[in-house]
Amino acid sequence: MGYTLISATPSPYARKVRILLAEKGVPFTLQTEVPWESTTETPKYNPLEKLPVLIPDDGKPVYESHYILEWIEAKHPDPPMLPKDIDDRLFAKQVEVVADGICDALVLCFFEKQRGPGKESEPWKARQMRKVEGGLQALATWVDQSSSGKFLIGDSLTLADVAAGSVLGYMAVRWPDHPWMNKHPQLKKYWEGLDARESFASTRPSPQNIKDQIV
Ligand SMILES: N[C@@H](CCC(=O)N[C@@H](CS)C(=O)NCC(=O)O)C(=O)O
Repeated sequence: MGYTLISATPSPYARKVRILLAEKGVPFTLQTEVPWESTTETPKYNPLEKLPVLIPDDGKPVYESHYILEWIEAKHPDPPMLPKDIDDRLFAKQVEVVADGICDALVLCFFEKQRGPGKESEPWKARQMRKVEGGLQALATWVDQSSSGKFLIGDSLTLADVAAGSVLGYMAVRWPDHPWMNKHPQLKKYWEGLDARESFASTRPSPQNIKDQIV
């Protein structure tokens, strides 16, 4: 038995969970789906109809990526991925809020683009991209302020790095023309360091073909 994780290959949210489980050495069965298609099992487990969903042995599904990470951290505390110091701990959660917020804006923008030429709202896309730029700037500032430049807090991987690394990996694949690497060279270096870890390298995102009409 064990855990099953409903995931999608491009999903930065699901990737956070995959990375954390790998870092903690927790085995799981990966169930890859396209959440935007009618065949997805996601609504069976999550009333919000989104993946990732973690299904433990007792069958009670755990959903919403930040909550899943906390759930895993509570159930599998070793190695710890949240700092002991309360302010560092809160900072790790703050980073995750920003990383997930960038993902949310990118996803909205991605689907706006799917409407096709002439049907897209340019102000809407610009609004979302402002959030992306602001979020990337915040991540870059935090990397600059970190003591090692390799991890955002202290000298080991925390949930802050898992979240930041996931969104940067998503940018690299879904938005390859975005100039963030030139604009923020330290952030690029930080991301390359994370990307070389086994848990990140083995979960790099890849696009999925979406057959159903979404927008
Ligand atoms: N806030 C959610 C976002 C998850 C999310 O947006 N997942 C996408 C796939 S990347 C999804 O399942 N979307 C389907 C939908 O919104 O109907 C989380 O952090 O888990």
